[in-house]
Amino acid sequence: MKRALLSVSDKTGLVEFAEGLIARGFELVSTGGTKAALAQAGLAVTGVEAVTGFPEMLDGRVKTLHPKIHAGILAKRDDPAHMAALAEHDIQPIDLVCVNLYPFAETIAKPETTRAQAIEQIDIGGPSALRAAAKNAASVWAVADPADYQRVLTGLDESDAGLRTQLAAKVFQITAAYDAQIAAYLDPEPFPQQFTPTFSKVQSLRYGENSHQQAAFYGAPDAPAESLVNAKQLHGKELSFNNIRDADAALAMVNEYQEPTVVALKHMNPCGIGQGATIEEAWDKAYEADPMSIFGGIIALNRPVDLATAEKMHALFLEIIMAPSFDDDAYAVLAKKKNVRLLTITLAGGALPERVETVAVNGGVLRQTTDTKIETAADLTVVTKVQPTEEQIASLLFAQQVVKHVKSNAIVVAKKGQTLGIGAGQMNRIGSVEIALTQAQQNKNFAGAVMASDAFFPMDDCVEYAAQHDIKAIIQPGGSIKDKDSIAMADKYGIAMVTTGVRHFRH
Ligand code: 93A
Repeated sequence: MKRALLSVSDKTGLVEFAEGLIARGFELVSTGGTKAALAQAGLAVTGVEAVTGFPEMLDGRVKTLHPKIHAGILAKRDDPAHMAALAEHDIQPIDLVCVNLYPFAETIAKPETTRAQAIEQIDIGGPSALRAAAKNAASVWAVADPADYQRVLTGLDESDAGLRTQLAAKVFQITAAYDAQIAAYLDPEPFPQQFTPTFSKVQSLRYGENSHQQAAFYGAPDAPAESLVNAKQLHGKELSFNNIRDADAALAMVNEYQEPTVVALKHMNPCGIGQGATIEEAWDKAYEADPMSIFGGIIALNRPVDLATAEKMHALFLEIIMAPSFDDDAYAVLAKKKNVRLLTITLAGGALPERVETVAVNGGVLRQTTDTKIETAADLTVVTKVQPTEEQIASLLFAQQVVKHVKSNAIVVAKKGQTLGIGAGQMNRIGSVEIALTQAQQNKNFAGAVMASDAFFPMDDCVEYAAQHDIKAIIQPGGSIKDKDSIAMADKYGIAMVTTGVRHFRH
């Protein structure tokens, strides 16, 4: 008779799987809680203590950790000496190990969990049994995930050795991720000596940034099984690699605003941000900010989408529309287009909490804390003879909040809750100034526009160009050795300039 060891914290699908094993000639051996669940379902099951000759001890810290179990799993079936050793010690082989681990991550996610409770949830026997089975996958089934129960039963019928190897690899992934979670709990330092990413595949993607590149999306262990944290897709084509990055960037931006705001984004850069008394007005402003670039864009709104706004969006080709919700009639209009991706988003309000982000380079990764700083009026120092007006300060802070989301060198020209021109990703700052102002001057709202720069002006040419194109107020970090030239240039043209002292590069 074949023997299966079942010891699971997550009892999902357990009874059906056990019945399947019994039907295939297995005897079941189980630890306390698992045995109780099986017995309650009326299944015949042997307690692990009957096999080991030991009681479960130390409050369950030692249950399956015993040679009668581990030798039964690890013995090489084609090695006569191994099999003789089993016989000599009266050990019966174990052919299948079904274990899922103490829920460590779920336990520490609860704020009320004490350290002692967390430590108790470090599973020792479970990973050991799984790893033993995985090592001996030539003969033994290592089943670590209830999602695999059905294919294991099928695999048993077909003696599928390939599946056993796959499941073994999965075991080592699972136990590695589990250990990484424990390590991160014990040493929560954001930049530890080593770190093990513990992401699991959420979906294979059709392709990467381009169609000749392969790609998949991996989610963090504590993230929902959706392709984006805080977003849920309701409609449309599957999100692509670029969609996921763009939607993530748009979500990070729209999250920062309290008043009705629409963010239009293309290729990771905002192309229009509008605010208004209503979401429709905010849309109008975001659209008019740059009616050309928005084509094929990603739209994030921080209010429910109403019918009027939906109809305006529906008139354009848009890749993604994301909002806290869609009114029924608005949804019906937008969903007429088969491909447009409609997502609901959960907005926390304010900058997303600081986290450590990872950027890959050849041969390693760089890690840094995210840029969560949002400047307020208190961060501003007026450096020119001319003081900015209240209205200019509001516009400057608005432009400043946008500019840190734009690829460097970044310049944003804006006025009262509307971007008018955005210069992104130029290798010299004056290039971004020219792009932003050329765009902005086409806008009927241009008079009174202000300008923000993500980093200091290396020379006075940016200020001169801005002055010659009717900019009356500028916000920038300051800190260049040539600051005084830029300030003198601002004074020459009667421009108000404020500095923040904080650079916001984004590469
Ligand atoms: O405390 S343990 O590390 N010691 C063990 O010997 C052991 N064997 C299995 N935890 C151990 N397990 C775990 O118990 C399994 O990984 C599983 O998560 C859990 C199942 O316990 P029960 O059957 O009592 O619900």
